[in-house]
Amino acid sequence: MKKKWWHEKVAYQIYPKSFCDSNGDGIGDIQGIISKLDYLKDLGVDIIWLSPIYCSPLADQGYDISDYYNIDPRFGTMEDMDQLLAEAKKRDMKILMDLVVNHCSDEHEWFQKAMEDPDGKYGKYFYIEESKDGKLPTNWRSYFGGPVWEKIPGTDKYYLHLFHKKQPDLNWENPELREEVYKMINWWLDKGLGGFRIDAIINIKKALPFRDYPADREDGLSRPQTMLADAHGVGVFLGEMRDRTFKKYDAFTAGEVFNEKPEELPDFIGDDGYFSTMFDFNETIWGMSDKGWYDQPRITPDDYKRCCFETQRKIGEVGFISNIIENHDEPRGVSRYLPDGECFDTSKKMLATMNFMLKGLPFIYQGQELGMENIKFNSIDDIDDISSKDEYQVALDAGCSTEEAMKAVSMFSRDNARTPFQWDDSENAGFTTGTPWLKVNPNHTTINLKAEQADENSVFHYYKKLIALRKDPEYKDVVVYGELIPFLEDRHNLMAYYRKTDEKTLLVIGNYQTAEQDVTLPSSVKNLLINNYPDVKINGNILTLQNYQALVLEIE
Ligand code: TEU
Ligand code: CA
Repeated sequence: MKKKWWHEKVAYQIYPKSFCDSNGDGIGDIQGIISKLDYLKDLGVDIIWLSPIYCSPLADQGYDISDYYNIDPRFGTMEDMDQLLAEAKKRDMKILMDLVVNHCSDEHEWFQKAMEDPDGKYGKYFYIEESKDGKLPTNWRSYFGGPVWEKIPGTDKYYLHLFHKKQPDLNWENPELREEVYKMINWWLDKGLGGFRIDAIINIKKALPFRDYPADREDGLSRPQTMLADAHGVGVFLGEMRDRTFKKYDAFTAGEVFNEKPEELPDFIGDDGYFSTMFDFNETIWGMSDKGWYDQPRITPDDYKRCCFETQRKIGEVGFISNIIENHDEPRGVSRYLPDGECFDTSKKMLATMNFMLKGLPFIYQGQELGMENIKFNSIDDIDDISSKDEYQVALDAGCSTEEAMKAVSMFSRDNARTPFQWDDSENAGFTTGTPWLKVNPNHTTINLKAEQADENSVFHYYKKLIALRKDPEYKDVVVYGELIPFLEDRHNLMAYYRKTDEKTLLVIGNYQTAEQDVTLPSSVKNLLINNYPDVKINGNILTLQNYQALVLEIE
């Protein structure tokens, strides 16, 4: 693996709508982000990924783009964007935008023209099919529920949408469409953008010709993943996109890749991969059920550990993975990966340590550095997210009570991560002077940046220590490039691994439970680098780990 400038960096995801509102309309915006750049710089962030801020009807919170060349007025103007790029550059930070090109919005000009003339030029930018003997062209289910086909009024034609019906899929088989996409990417890179996070990209290749797959629920439909497993050749599009765009600019790209085929891994993130890196979703998809969220079990500490190590083994020296504990599509990691009732500052720091010290590029999602938690939703009316609303209905249709359906949705809802950033303990957490678009988590009275900055033992200061270790000239090499070797891999509720170079060996060790446990140290301790406790109990070569204690030790 060739070394790259970004390997040693720290990345941070901003969900603009919920980060900081500068003008009191209850919606976060670009000026709000600019006002917090110093905060991010001080935290140690080098690369910032912005979830979409292009013009959008916000049916899927900006992942439905109606104009790729403009900023949605709710988020600001192009001048604001240029200012953000300039201010980031001054601070030696890179800005990534979200590249959403599997689909656009049904309010995009291309789609509007396609609806006027489905057989014309723009009709070919999308997938438009006739019905088959009164039946839909295929029995595929969309990610957000219901069939992927939506009727075009006044015709017997349908258009394809793997996500919401307001997100028509773009037809990548059409070279003209691909040219439009590359032109747009280069336009942004010319502006000085650092690169992109690339949305839902595996979906751009459909299994053609269109056909049905075995139904997997009572609705007679088949999940899109089944079709995707049968789609071959996505690499042709991705390689072309790389060569025509990113490569020329040495842009940084992080792919949102699910279900890649194992033999394709080097093509995706090897030295000349389609992307610089891609996210590890092994933990997030663990236990996912065909039936829906209501049927998905809670992950255990041992399974969490297994997922992380499985990814590390899979990646090896092929490339550099990006590690997350949460993003805007997932519940808060501390509420999910720590057992019920065991989510407190010490355990949050343990989880942070386990994740941050893995080999790869750490992406922090806004508020993760404060230990932000899931919110308690009282009813489905508290929820805005389309995916959560669908999953609620799926649970009810399967016979769950409203309480059971709410429980499942509360656990997994994407809105858990979308509540406003908690800057302080004031009424709207310092996020806005107006009415926030989504309810602020009531726990902002205790979990907030202002309070955590003032408390040396806070989760926030702990994140700063982890980041500082990654950047410490003495340890940088082993933290970034050291081989990861699991330690006592089969020990219940213990997550531990070595990070090793020829020069140095670190032992990262976390007690993933409240009860103490003893570990025999493999060699003597040279330095204690990170500890989420004020003390450490070592007797001879026996280390006694306290309630959720986490340590990073330099050993002989
Ligand atoms: O997510 C892609 C994705 O596969 C989702 O279906 C994800 O599994 C889902 O959010 C779980 O509820 C990306 C974006 O990250 C997401 O926010 C968008 O909604 C989606 O693409 C469509 O653009
Ligand atoms: Ca605003």
